[in-house]
Amino acid sequence: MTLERDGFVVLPGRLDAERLAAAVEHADRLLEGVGWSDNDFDGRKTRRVYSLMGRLGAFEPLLTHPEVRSLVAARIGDVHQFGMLFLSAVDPGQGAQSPHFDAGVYPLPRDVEAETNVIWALDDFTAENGATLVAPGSHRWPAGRRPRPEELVPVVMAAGSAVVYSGRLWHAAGHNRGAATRRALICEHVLPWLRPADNHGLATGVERLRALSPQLRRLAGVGMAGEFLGLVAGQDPERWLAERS
Ligand SMILES: O=C(O)CCC(=O)C(=O)O
Repeated sequence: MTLERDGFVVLPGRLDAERLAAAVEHADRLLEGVGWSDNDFDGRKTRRVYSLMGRLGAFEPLLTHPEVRSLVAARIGDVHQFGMLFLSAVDPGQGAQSPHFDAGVYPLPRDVEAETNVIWALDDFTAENGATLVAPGSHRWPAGRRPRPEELVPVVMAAGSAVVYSGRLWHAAGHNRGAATRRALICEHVLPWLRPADNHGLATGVERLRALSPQLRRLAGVGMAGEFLGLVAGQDPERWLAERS
């Protein structure tokens, strides 16, 4: 399996034209009035929208895509939750991001697969416009080994494709040398007993969580992740919500 061997797998053309157009339109609405990030890591010529759970709109089919869901579940188990979930618009002139691996936020041994993540291309990803750079096989590198520049290769894929990758894979957003923005929906999935990088409960609020499908609510971290894991006021959160509807 490529994901196991290389640490990533590209799923070409998984969105039909209608779903892709709706996702792009939703992305543009979310990006209205959003300025460039204020730090080098996020990118000073990159616009980002975080905490999306309460405004998923046309992104929903991307997050619940069955093939993606089963690839993620095969890596980190059926019970998992979203970590960081964000829209990224890399504008022309944005230099390459510093290489990193997403699970680096957790103080865990390198051989623990704590995250499996997905980048949906909302525009064609090309070597010129800053396609994500990955170091194939780097999910198996020992702690402290960093990629040399020549080890990073662009994930070239058409809009509507996705790359699923290990949270241990070294990668970075590439340098956008093109004339147009490169947009992507980036979705991390983490083990149920880890604190997700985004606080979905607080950002989304009870009423908007209630309005989500049960599947998305589980992915937002609402739901039991084990016998005593995920309680609210000593109760299963789904029951707690039902009793307050
Ligand atoms: O935009 C990309 O291609 C990757 C961005 C990324 O890895 C990050 O910001 O953590």
